Amino acid sequence: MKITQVEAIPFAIPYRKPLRFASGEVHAAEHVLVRVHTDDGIVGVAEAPPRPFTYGETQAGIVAVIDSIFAPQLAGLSLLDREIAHARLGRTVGNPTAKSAIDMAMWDALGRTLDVSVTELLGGFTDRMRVSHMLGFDEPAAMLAEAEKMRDNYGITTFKVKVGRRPVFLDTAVVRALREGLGDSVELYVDGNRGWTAAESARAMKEMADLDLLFAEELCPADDVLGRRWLVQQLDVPFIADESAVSPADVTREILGGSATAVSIKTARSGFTRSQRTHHLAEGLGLEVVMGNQIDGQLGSLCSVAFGAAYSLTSRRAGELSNFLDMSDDLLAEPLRISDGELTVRPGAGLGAELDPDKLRHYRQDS
Ligand code: MUC
Ligand code: MG
Repeated sequence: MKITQVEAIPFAIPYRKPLRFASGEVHAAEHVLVRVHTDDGIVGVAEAPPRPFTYGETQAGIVAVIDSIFAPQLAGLSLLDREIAHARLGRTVGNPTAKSAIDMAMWDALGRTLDVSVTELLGGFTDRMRVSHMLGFDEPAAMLAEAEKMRDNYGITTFKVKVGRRPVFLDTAVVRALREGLGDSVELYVDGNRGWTAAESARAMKEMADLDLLFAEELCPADDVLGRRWLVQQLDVPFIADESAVSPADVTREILGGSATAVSIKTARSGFTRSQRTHHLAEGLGLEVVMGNQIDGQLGSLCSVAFGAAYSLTSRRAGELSNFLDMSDDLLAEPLRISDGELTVRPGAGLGAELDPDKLRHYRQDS
């Protein structure tokens, strides 16, 4: 169970349709595949998605920090030395998706070694989650057509709508068109990626008061401390902390400070080990949890569902697990399939992910 090598392989797969939101846009999955090898010949895998507009990481930076700092720190550790690994990675500030991909690849390798699935190792609550689809910026008619396609083709009935444009009417018109077009049976919530001020957010939420929203997420910056508290106090739906609550300590600060009332867990930025800590904290505080999407590929989405399915709290709400559908291709030998609005974990050891070697050869950028 000793780690012999940690590989960081950059790859790029174009999106069929770019995803646009208040803090940025994504045209290609320029991610880093992480492989953790052990002396038993086991290989664990995960992917790191650089999101410079949220965490400051770049693809080249992720490869560099893994090759030059993290890989040497982990060589020789057992897969069971998770707290030691966590402490060593923690000596370097930032780099959340690089650290998380290593953490998840270690859990995958551990599951493969023990012949147990990661979901069972973590908690084993269920084997599936309902899926929520994230709708990027577009005209109301195009966003409604996209939601209808997701409902008709995959049975998805929960939608997170990207908001945060100016004037706020651009977005409130979209949410109204979705509610009117899709009816009362779908779940709708909004995510502003800090695009609005607190006052704009309050106005938008008033305009949408009759649209039966489930949640509001990160509508304005958490750094506008008093404005955000003022906003959260007047809302009658849970306010999700996403990019403002990357670590358990961030969650504590945002929740106890009155700047959020729910939390998004993204395995891409907190791996399985820190996501577990956030889950336990959220359970203790009695918070709503949504499994979020870091605009993950299939491997990242498999990690999210593997974690989300492990616990009652994380599998209660629909998880954001479907944005890989916008990619032109992926690395898994057997693609993920969403049906009846659900995604299931892969049976078998670890994450159950097998990569297609031809696709990896085609999309990797280092050879
Ligand atoms: C989301 O939930 O915000 C967009 C930016 C980011 O950091 O994640 C995505 C989705
Ligand atoms: Mg968000």
